[in-house]
Amino acid sequence: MINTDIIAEENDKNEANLRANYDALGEHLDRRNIDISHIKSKISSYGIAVPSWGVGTGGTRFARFPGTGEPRDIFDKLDDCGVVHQLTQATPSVSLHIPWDVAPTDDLNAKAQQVGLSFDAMNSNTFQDHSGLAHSYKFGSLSNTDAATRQQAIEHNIDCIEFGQKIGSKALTIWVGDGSNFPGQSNFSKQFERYLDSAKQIYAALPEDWTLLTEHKMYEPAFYSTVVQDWGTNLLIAQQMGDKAKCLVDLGHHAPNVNIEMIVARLKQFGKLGGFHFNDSKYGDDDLDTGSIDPYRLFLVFNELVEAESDPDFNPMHMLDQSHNVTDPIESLMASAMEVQRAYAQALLVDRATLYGFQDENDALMATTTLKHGFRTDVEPILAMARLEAGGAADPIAAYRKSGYRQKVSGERPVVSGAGGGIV
Ligand SMILES: [Mn+2]
Repeated sequence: MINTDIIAEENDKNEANLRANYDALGEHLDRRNIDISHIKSKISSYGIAVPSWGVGTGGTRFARFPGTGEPRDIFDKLDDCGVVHQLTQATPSVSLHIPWDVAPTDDLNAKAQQVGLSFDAMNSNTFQDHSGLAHSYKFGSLSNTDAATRQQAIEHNIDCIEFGQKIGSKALTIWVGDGSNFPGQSNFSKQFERYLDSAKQIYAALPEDWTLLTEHKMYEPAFYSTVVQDWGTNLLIAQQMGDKAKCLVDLGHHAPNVNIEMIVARLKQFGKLGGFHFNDSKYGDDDLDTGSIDPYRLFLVFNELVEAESDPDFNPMHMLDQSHNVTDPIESLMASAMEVQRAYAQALLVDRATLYGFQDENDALMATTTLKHGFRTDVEPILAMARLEAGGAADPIAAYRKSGYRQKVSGERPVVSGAGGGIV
């Protein structure tokens, strides 16, 4: 973890300017009839889960360039995730990937407590072959034509649930790489029927207070067809399973230009929006840092989420899911968590009563201007003040660089090249 004296020293440098900026923004928002402390308290209580695999360097289909001081195991990963939360106060939980993160659950619980974290959704992995498996997933897992292979994948998912119960998790996320690379290779209907049969067996093993999240992806690793290729198929799955099954929306898993915020609204309207994987993309599933390409789209997604907050039963899960190839993963995760909070704060500033009025009057220009007024407001002082008051760093990236954490762990962790990638 980072020495708290370093955080305090860095905060001392920033605090006077931050308070002046915060007070000025407070006056500005007051003139818009917005209470800045209300927005700040919403931000303070908003947590985003970090994926365990996110603290390692990802890679592409072509190569992976390991960074220095990469985590060697789940305990190193939890140290790094603890640093992300310590400085941002925005990422209180970690999402594990099984079997990458298998370890004695007592040790995991003790480590999580030590670094101030809890465990979010469990992620099963049937998109690659692990050592010791009797059957290969080369031609699919839950939808494989071979019954024994399907059974192996089902049992793995049930194992993930049982593992998760021992560490306080309440959700299982299933993403499969199943699909085909050639027209005619797979019978679409039979393949999907096999998937549904398998998923139903996993759902039957789900505890009452758990959520089953299924995640769609339009392509990769299968390049012609994917079994769960879009939100329509994903919704069919959730509807077939039952009330505990919901859809997970990964921002990168859509065709370019798809109206993701509208998918969010549709799933919410019918009680099937279960959670998010935040990232950004330019051309495909690029797994770029959240908010790095299209922050306005992220804002529009949050506009729908704020709209949905009036429903007390609406409580989707939030996780970052991105691949870091050219940055220090800890810095990218901190910056991305802050981008998520930024989009949320901006969406909270939208004057909804005024917006509804313009919508009813069909005043398109004023409606979109009202929306954009929230997006155009620089909410950084709110985010920084929330971090400062919670014991985090006003400027997490600067405090992290000042701390020398990466150099320190580089001395303790030898360079490895085989760690799990981030292409999920
Ligand atoms: Mn994802």
